[in-house]
Amino acid sequence: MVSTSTQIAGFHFENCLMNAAGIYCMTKEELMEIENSQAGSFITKTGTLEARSGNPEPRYSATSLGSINSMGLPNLGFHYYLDFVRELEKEESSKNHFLSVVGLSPDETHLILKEIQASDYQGLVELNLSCPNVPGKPQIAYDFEMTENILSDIFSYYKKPLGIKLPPYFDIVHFDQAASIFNKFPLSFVNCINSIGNGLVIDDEQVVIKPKQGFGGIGGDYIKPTALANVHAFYQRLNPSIQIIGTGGVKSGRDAFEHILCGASMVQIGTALQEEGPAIFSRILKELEEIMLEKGYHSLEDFRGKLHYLS
Ligand code: RRO
Repeated sequence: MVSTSTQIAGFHFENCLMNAAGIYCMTKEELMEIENSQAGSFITKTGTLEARSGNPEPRYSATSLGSINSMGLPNLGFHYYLDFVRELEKEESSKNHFLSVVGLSPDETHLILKEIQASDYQGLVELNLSCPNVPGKPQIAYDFEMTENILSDIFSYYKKPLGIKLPPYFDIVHFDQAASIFNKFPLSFVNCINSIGNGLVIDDEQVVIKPKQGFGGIGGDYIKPTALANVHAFYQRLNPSIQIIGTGGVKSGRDAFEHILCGASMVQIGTALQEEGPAIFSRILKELEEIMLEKGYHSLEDFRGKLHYLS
């Protein structure tokens, strides 16, 4: 028997696969498609204080190696997602879920998190510190001073399980600096990685998405090595109480296996889910189980973080 079950901050999941925030999670209908698939959980679209329509279309485009997007944080407002998840989790048999949120300013982020703190929602929250696509708003997690200040303010009042969605880092010194900040706080998890920000895809002589003169976040095959490096760098540096969620370039059981080998406790699927639809979860789950069976691994703990180095 092979088990791909896992837990994050004590919340149990039947298996370790789920959607990445932004994919199949804008409406209740899309979220129910993930809920009714083989996914172990879902995460909502990042919710802001007020609903947003986002950037002009076309704002997502797939290529043979992945995707580019500049959605611009379209969402129905965090209350919509909070109410939906609270409703769903009233059922004894419900899966556990993740609520993704961020404000357009630190003040807005605090308003959102204070409301969640005061609500009866007891589940997991992911704070998105890495949206690359809101014109005029830099990615918070690339500003270490601001990140530390925000986390410090948040944890003065927020006592429920909270994790953060990170952008990719590309320098060993940045892994060190970021990890030393995150280790100061009672974070439940970090999620590595969001899309690689501000890439450019060109078709003939023209960009493929409308916002920001074609610049957008890159996902899919392009980003797997960067994602794996970030998962493993934080696995090596963070307190063991801070778990890792691996996101980036997962379209097969082998990709999920590699994320877990690098230290991931849960694995999210973005571009490939967008392209293949929710049936992808049963396929990838089966492929992951076959790899584990072949290698004689019974559970994720048998190989999580146990990446081999060349001596
Ligand atoms: O909505 C978006 O443009 C978006 C967000 Br919030 C994010 O975190 N990552 C991304 O690639 N797109």
